[in-house]
Amino acid sequence: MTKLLIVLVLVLGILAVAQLARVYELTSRLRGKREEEISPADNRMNAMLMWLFVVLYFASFIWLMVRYGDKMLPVAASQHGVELDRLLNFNWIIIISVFFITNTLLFYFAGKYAFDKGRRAFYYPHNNKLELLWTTVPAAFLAVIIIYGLRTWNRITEPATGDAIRVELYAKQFDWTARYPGKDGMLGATDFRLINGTNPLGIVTETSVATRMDEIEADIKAAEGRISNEILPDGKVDELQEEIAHLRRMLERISNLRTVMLEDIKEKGDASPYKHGSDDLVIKEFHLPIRQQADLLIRSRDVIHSAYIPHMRAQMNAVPGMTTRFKMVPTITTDSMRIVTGNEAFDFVLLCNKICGASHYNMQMPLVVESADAYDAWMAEMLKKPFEGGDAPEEERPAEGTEPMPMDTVVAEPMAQLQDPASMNK
Ligand SMILES: [Cu+2]
Repeated sequence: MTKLLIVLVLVLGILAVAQLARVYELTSRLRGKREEEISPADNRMNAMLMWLFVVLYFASFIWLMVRYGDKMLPVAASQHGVELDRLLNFNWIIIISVFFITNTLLFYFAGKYAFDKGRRAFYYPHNNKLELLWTTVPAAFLAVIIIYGLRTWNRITEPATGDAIRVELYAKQFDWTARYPGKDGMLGATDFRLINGTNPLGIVTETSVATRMDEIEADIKAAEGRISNEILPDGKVDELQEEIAHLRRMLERISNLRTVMLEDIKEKGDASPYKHGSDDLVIKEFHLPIRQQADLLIRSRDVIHSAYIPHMRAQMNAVPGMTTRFKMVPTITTDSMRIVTGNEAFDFVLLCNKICGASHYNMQMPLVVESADAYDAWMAEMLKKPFEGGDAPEEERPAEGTEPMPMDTVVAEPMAQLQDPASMNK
């Protein structure tokens, strides 16, 4: 109803303005004045308004920057973040300078050359020197911006050093799981077919392959049992048969995987990635030591997600079927950042930055950056429950099957330990 009234008011308003214009036109005609004749006083008034406008325009621009400047992210907490901020600020300085210069000229001349009956326009058709100048100067600026940007980008994305801490960040609808190498310092191989309740990341080890094969065989037996023992409608029988065929194909692929694994182990011995999975840590916590390079290996189970750590100025897509990477060196601990931001509850946070489904907004995991000693102590604690041989991973037991749950059946579990994002930067 309110919307209808607004539309009605707008339509009537437009009609009123049209009528007023018509009245003005008629009265001008009565007074024997031509419609396009505008008095010198009106022209001067418009010129003044042009100048007034640009002053207010700049004043509000500056006010916005001062008023809301503190809503920007706090100081970068990573080595490359400082570089990235410098690059961004360099761009801002150029863009804002150009903005002030061009707008000043535009409105100054619009006012200065307001219509004057006695003045003739100056005919100035062409000037090669000017053309050259306003082509080469912006081109030079752009070249500097692009070269500076590319150099920064290349430095940020160059491969991690050998002693970097490798952490896998595994994305799925709608949470993150971290995987750290165990005592052997290497991450094990993975395969999505092995994903189940106790192996949320599909780590390949001899045990996990055997377990998964038993599980699938049991599923096939159960489905076959239902077909032979239960009275089912035709449609259901077809459905079960299709499922059995699917499970058999899966079993065959896992069997092939086992062959590949055994051969690789035979060939490479302890260097085989299939030998390193059982002591991996699969956890819902994400810690990093300060001033050490971390090589983040990012994977996704279902759709494209994006690993985003805003305070570190780090972001990389998580793409199903491949591993993407991002390396960084944290330079400020969580505790120091709490002092810097004046927010005692501050936590670095790993967010998903791709709209990936209904609970995307809640796909986040806190990141703790701490001293090397604190990190080692935490790691020692974590190492007590590796993937195999320790407690089961802290993953919720999924429903049957290994398919990711369809979006509409997933219920968001708010992460109580995270404060609301709006207060994060305080
Ligand atoms: Cu996501």
